[in-house]
Amino acid sequence: MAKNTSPKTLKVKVSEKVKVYDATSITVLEGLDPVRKRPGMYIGTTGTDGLHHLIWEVFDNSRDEAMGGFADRVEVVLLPDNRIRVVDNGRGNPVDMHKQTNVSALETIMTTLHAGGKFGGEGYKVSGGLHGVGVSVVNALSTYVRADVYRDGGHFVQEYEIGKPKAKVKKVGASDLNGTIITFEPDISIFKEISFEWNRIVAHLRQQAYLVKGMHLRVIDARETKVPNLDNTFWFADLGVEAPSQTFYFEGGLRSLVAFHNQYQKPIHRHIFYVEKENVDAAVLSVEVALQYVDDISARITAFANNIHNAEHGTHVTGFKTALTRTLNNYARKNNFIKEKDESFTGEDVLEGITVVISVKMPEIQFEGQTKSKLGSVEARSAVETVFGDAFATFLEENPDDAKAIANKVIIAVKARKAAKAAKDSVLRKGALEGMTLPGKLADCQTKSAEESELFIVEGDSAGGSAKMGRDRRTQAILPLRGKILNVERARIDKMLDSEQIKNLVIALGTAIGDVFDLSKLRYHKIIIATDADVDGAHIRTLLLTLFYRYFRPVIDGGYVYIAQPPLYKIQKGKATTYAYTDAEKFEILGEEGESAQIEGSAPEMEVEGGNESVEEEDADSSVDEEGETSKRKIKTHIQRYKGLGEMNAEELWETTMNPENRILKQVHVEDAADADRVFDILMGTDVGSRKSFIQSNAHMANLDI
Ligand code: 0RA
Repeated sequence: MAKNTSPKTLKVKVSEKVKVYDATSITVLEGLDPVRKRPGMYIGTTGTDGLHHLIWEVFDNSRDEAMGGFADRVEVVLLPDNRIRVVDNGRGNPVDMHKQTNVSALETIMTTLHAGGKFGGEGYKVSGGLHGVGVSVVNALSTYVRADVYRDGGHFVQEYEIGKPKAKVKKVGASDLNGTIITFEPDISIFKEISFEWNRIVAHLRQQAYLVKGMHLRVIDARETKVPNLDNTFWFADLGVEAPSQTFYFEGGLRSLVAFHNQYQKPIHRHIFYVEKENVDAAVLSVEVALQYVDDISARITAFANNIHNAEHGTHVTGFKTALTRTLNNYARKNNFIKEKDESFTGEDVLEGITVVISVKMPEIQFEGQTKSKLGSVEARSAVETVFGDAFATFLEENPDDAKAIANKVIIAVKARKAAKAAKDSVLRKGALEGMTLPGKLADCQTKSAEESELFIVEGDSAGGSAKMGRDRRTQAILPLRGKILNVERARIDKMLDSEQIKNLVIALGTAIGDVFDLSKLRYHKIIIATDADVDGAHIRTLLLTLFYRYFRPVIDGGYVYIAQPPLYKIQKGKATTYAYTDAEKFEILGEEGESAQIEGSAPEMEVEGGNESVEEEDADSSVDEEGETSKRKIKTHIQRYKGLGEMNAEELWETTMNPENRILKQVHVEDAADADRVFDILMGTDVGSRKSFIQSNAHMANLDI
């Protein structure tokens, strides 16, 4: 058991204080029918977000067990046939008879919606938002669930179909292990598509691992693995079967998360500040803050409430900003960094270059905002303000080198603010953006309804031309981008606005930028980045994502940014034309001949520089003619590999990439954008060492011109 003492204290104190959370507090127990009738009410959507929500829901229970200090190891396994398995070595979900329902506690937890209060007495959990709806919701939306409980010397099992138990909980053997395993298979009739995204799962679970110090968390992708029967195996790892996996273990908790965010940055001081305080007041169970400044101008603020990521921030962030500004002003005045009486650091000055993670836990929690990810609970504000303010003042006193470096950095920010203000005033206030006419490059759509409108940001004039001709001009607008857009990494807003391309984009978006940014003025609710499937395309996409991440974050948080997925191949088999969006799809369409076609051409990575690589095949096909005799006939297969959007004519571009009926769009999540931001730091930043190693380890996309 890893050393993890503090959460234990938290737990005891909480159950003393918050009396309502005992077994008698279950106010309403409902059947699961409403979940299947209106799944969106419980998991948000039946799209890919809702699908992944099922994993988070099951994982949250195991994570809470680790956070309480009862488990130190959790495993999430993606299995073949859309099954997910979550394992923890905690106390094991209780299986004894429940007084109220006369069925086992396990069955009650798995088959009833728990409205009001938290189920299960001592099993304290902080709750919040869509999270914490309960594992019964996962059960209701799964064709199959199996719960394995190891406790009290036994191994207990219960299986379910669409939320209904197949039999009573059964003891299947003796065991001295402790823990819980939940395996589930989402119901294909509920979800539009069942396609788990490895990168998204890894990003979410990594973030969660930072929140529970000392938890060993492993994610395993066994979807393509031949998996032996797991019924009597606890850890997947014990099977001795090979599968791709990632393991997360962070002794430093939030400190490690700050270090991770700063891995490609240059910290300007040595020590990462850290504070953790429990039982702050009746409404706030704990406050945790870690921060470090780097040599950069943007602020990376990451906030959590009850382990839920708050992309739209909220009261805890407000409290933090207030305390940060006040504490740094006090320090700077006392130590003569600020000499003028009426001079002081602004909230913006002290945020430049900061990387900070804030986490609060509260028994009751309220969210607001467009995506319900903004913390609204007022008590968090003063709790963070006090806890962080006091601890940070002490940190500055005790670490004079760090304190001086931070103060000097803020002074540079003040100078830059003053210099930029003049420029900004002349650009922004004079209305260079507001009310300015839409750029000539933009082919706007006819509708004025932002909800219906889509903006395609297209790489290159030639693809732009095809897109303009092929589009649905009522709802689709096209903005072609020529070449590389400005490197926004180290540029200030005033510099950025010198770039014609960025100015065009900002005007087209309608939101303006900086302190006059206004999300409600967004002119398109789908902003679709359409770049080529090559290295330059990836580079431009990275630049655009970084721009959105740094300057238009609410546009990403609101789910308005998408990446178009143009096809990689056009396959003509006789008269029939199909498009393949992945290599796997190409092989599927071509069958065995695809493999040989692949061999005839050069390796796909090698084709990037050249012209069109086409492979033609004479394919023998049997058919029966009218006389009933079998004859051989030749069918020609033609494969075209698309190097860029510019190679498609208007009709093809519409059919494959723009037509809402056929196209594939990938919604950009803040994790994707944050990844782009990190990659961007490597490609463009000052740290030559990591740039070199990045390029070396990504040598397969080696013609980056940076
Ligand atoms: C309620 C009470 C207890 C443990 C749990 C729930 C529990 C649930 C899950 C779900 C996944 N993993 C879990 N681990 C524990 C504590 C009962 C006791 O005192 O032993």
